[in-house]
Amino acid sequence: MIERLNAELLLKTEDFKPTHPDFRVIGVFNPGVERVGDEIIMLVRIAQAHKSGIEENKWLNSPRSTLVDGEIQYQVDRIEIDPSDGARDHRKPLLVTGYRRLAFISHLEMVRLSPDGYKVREIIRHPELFGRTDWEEYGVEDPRITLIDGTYYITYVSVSGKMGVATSLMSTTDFTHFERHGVIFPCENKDVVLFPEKIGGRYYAFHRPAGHIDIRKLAILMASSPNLIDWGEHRFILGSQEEPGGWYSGKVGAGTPPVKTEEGWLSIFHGVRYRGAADPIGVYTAGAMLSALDEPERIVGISREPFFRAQEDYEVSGYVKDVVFPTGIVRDFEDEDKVHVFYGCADSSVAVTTFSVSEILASLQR
Ligand code: MAN
Repeated sequence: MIERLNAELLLKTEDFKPTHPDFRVIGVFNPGVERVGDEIIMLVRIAQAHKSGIEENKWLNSPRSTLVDGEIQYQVDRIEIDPSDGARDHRKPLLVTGYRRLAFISHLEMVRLSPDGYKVREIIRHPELFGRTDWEEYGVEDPRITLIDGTYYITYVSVSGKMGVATSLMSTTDFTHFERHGVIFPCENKDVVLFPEKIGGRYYAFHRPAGHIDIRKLAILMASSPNLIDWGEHRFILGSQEEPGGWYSGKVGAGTPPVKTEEGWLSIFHGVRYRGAADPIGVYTAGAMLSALDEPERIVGISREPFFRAQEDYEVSGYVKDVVFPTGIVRDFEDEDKVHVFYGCADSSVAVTTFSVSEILASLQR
């Protein structure tokens, strides 16, 4: 186990106000993070449910939004839950007639942090960080931020009833104006993480497609692009483990944007292990992989065991228990060997912890 050098709970649901009187904030989690000047900026996911949530164990109040004259308007669909969906688990998409619907809607809020990432300075609500397109009816989720040649690129999940779950791209240079570039990895695709520089003249990303036909277990793929919009050259990187009980036997997905080290690109990824057939969500832990600097598709090292797992109260219990979900990473200002990792805890709150890069590198199986 690699020691956490420091740790702090940064944000809780109580720190955020609902955006509508009928809503309540149920989670603040999965932040995208980057250094901006002498501070750190975080875009954090806020999930809100309708106050009535699931009624009589039968009706789902599913919130969604549309844009009317540039303003967000909410609707709440009251839909009968399919009786065959025994779980009634409001944390997961619920089965209604013929499809699934979410019990919550997500948007992002901006958080200014101190240079070391351990203190919250200000929380800012920005209208561009809400679902604003047809693809974003059920909101925007799980952003990752990568600084490439002076522009901050934000990959995020767009959720809609018509098109499903896709990954889109936004960019900004100042965190005041945001430009939307549309969907870059269509349905269903999540955990899209961009590399911070071009390699051999092309941009690189990890992504994780999923879909209706479970012909294989979920896997991390890599793609490259000449312009960050058109992605090709898809390659297999890492599949969920075949052997049951493995820490990423249930699911696997990229976590934080890769960090450049002398030994290669260091990427923290998450894995899911199901506790049994009746466990719909599983235990989320994280490890790292290292890929060659000039050939990022060549994996040269990987964690045999997760070095990052739920241990604090705020990670063990919450909306979804036993979840650490790392999505942001920033190198320490002074100490090159330290990285601050930002992550969602139990789908409820956001925390930061610090690791030594050399310790992570030394722990990898080569
Ligand atoms: C999963 C989870 C949720 C998310 C939906 C839609 O169920 O990751 O947090 O809202 O997918 O993306």
